[in-house]
Amino acid sequence: MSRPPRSQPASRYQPYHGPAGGWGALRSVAQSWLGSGNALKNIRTLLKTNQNGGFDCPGCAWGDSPHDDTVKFCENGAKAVNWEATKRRVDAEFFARYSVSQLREQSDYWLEYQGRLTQPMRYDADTDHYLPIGWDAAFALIGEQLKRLETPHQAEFYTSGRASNEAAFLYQLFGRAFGTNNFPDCSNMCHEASGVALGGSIGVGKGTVTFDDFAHADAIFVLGQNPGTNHPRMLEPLREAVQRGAQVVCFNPLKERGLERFQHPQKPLEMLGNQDAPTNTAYFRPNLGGDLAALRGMAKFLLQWERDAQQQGTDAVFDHAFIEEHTQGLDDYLNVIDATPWSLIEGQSGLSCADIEQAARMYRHAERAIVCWAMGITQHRHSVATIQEIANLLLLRGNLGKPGAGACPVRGHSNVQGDRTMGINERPPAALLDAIEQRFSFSVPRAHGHNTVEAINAMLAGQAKVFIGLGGNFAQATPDSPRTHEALRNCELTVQISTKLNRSHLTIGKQALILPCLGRTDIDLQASGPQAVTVEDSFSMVHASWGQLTPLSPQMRSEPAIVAGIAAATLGKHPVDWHWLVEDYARIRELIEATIPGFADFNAKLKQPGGFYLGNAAARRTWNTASGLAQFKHRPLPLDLVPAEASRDGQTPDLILQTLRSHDQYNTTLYGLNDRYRGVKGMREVVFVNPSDLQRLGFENGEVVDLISLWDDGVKRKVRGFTLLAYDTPVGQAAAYYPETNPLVPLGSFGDGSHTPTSKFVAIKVIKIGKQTERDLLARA
Ligand SMILES: Nc1nc2c(c(=O)[nH]1)N[C@H]1C(S)=C(S)[C@@H](COP(=O)(O)OP(=O)(O)OC[C@H]3O[C@@H](n4cnc5c(=O)[nH]c(N)nc54)[C@H](O)[C@@H]3O)O[C@H]1N2
Ligand SMILES: Nc1nc2c(c(=O)[nH]1)N[C@H]1C(S)=C(S)[C@@H](COP(=O)(O)OP(=O)(O)OC[C@H]3O[C@@H](n4cnc5c(=O)[nH]c(N)nc54)[C@H](O)[C@@H]3O)O[C@H]1N2
Ligand SMILES: [Mo]
Repeated sequence: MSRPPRSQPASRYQPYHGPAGGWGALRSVAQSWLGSGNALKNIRTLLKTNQNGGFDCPGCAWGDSPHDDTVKFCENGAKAVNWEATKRRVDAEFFARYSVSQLREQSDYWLEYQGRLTQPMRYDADTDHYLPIGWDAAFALIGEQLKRLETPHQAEFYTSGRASNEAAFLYQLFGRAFGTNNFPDCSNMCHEASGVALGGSIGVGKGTVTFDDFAHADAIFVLGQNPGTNHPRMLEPLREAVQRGAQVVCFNPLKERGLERFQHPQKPLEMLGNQDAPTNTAYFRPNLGGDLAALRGMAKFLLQWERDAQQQGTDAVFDHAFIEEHTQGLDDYLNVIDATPWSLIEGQSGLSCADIEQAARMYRHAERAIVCWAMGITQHRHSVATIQEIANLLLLRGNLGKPGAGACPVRGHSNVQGDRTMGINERPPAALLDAIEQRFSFSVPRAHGHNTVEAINAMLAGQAKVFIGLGGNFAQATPDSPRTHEALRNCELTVQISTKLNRSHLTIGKQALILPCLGRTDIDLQASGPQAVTVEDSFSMVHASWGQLTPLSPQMRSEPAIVAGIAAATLGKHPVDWHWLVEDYARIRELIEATIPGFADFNAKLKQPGGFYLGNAAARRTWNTASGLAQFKHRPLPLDLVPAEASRDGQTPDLILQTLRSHDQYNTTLYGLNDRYRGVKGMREVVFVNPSDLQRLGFENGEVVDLISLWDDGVKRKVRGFTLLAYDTPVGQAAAYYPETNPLVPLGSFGDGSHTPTSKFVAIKVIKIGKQTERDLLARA
């Protein structure tokens, strides 16, 4: 990782011609490794990434081949490891040097770059500095504040997806014993729609495929995902699929380099010969939010071909035996397909009928097909319907519960799926609550708690007063930043359990605590010796993770130990002896075994190399839906993708904006200011726009502008000083980085049924700086 800029960096935009991976990736790994200040130690650490007896990569949730034990880290995994395993520290001396107001003036990049948080700190309003506090005093303060609340529902227990299973289990047990289901989590902003949609369609909210399925698929669809940056280890199976003659079909408005060509940085011959290989066989570029229409168009072709086949007596297109035995609702679905006009499909998807026909043909000719997706699908108003349309297509051809086929929502944070399995869920399944009640003999709260958007609203309204964050960066990751900041400032107490300094530590309630914790790479020593934690990847594989490095300071504590400290200070030994549990994490795992399905013999099974498979009912063709069958869901297309709130009073957006990740960031953590594959260097406040849009709107390439978003709730939303970049993106569809554009995402704009902020569909206006029109527009926005 490069040094934080002292002056304005040389920013520039220049198309990148290399493949994904390759020499560019190697150079970048070397830079992040040398820049960690811990180079010697970290090389050993890197080689322990994702190995048996090593630690789980704190990067993404992609799984590993269970059959190979070669090097298993990628460029961005290496960045994540080096970023965590730095020797720079943010300690009492650091906080004495800078007041909180001074720190607020710094960029997000600068804040995290300062190093690891090494001792507990308490905000002192009189001096506007963080001052050291002892662990016991910190726990006592939290316990006191929690006990003072009028109801337990005035507390919000946020979780980010790096928390281990052990930490997450304790955290939810504590929250529920305290009396609330207020567990907003990063998943609410991420794959929530996948869980909701798949739960309704096939009875499980997780993906049905495993790593091995990729080697058996005849077609792999990759929708709304940029694996070259966010899941680089996925590129290898994609490339292999292309090499063995399978189809890899991408849907993405942007031409993402990782989905075009890949050179494996860990294969010397390939590197020396500078060879690369394609990672797709077809690439379609829909409009933002246009996938539902495109998928419906594919279904329309399948139906037409099915009818043709019936007439001509040729091979069926649908898997009738599967449909008959396993599904319900086909007729209603076929009616909806028939009722959807091509004009709407083409208009909304932005794809031609011929393109959609080609995609449908590739799907039809695959005996076994996998559909993968990520944020380009889940962060929209109609995400649940879109994912259910994916499920419909899979059901039509029996592509569930057979090798080489299935649904693959590619998860984000390395243990976000595990956290949900452990019960981090504001709408917990009754079976989980029953199991907790039975094991611990206390009555659990049954009412649904707050998700992320509801938590922000509750804090804004003064109805929630204590915020505890188990990891993450709530202030920056959430939508509508000024309002989220106000929400946090409204609290009596904000507590952040974190590895690194971020804006959430500076956006605080009347009282505030920073509790520094160990990360994945750190050795976690408890009374019974060094501890492993466990995590679950996107393929439902659970495995152990052993930290490798001596923590920077003896004052840092593990996440389970911190949760236990808070719980004991609040509830004493009710319903368990928290401190005793933390002496040996096997004790926590025994409780997990007793309450969560799939964890029988948990401690013993962990010894299996590569971990163990949790199982997935839908992959066994067991449908845990109300009817006991997989459901075809039938929903007409929306009439207009632009919501009424963004188009009232004759307002029309100039552009639809998606907010996405650069190659040099992990969510709100910025490793650097470059976005190599998209050719951007040294800047983040940019908007990628089609050249014809620039012309239509009367702007120059490179012009600096302000952006406002349209939402009819009386709130003005604006970001300043963004550089327009002419870029190969579909007409009308722009892109800019998250979190810089989060102030534009309206709190009230979220997915139907998922409550996920619509981060990939923001209606915006582009404002000439200093022009009269700005005031007019803002007045109406
Ligand atoms: N290095 C690194 N790894 C990460 C992360 C990181 O920040 N950095 N974050 C982690 C997390 S938490 C997550 S959730 C994942 C995120 O992984 P991704 O989902 O790949 O992340 P985004 O950058 O949001 O990319 C969204 C992609 O969807 C496309 N897209 C946007 N809107 C649409 C649409 O309407 N239709 C279609 N078809 N495509 C669309 C965009 O052009 C872009 O290519 O990655 C995880 N891994
Ligand atoms: N506009 C827009 N907004 C988005 C998205 C988008 O695409 N566009 N994506 C959404 C998605 S998919 C997600 S998942 C969320 C992410 O939301 P979060 O998970 O809340 O955010 P992160 O940026 O991953 O959190 C980074 C911080 O986590 C802390 N941390 C890192 N490792 C550890 C650890 O091991 N333990 C603990 N306790 N703390 C740790 C560090 O202090 C670091 O500063 O953002 C969402 N927000
Ligand atoms: Mo995510």
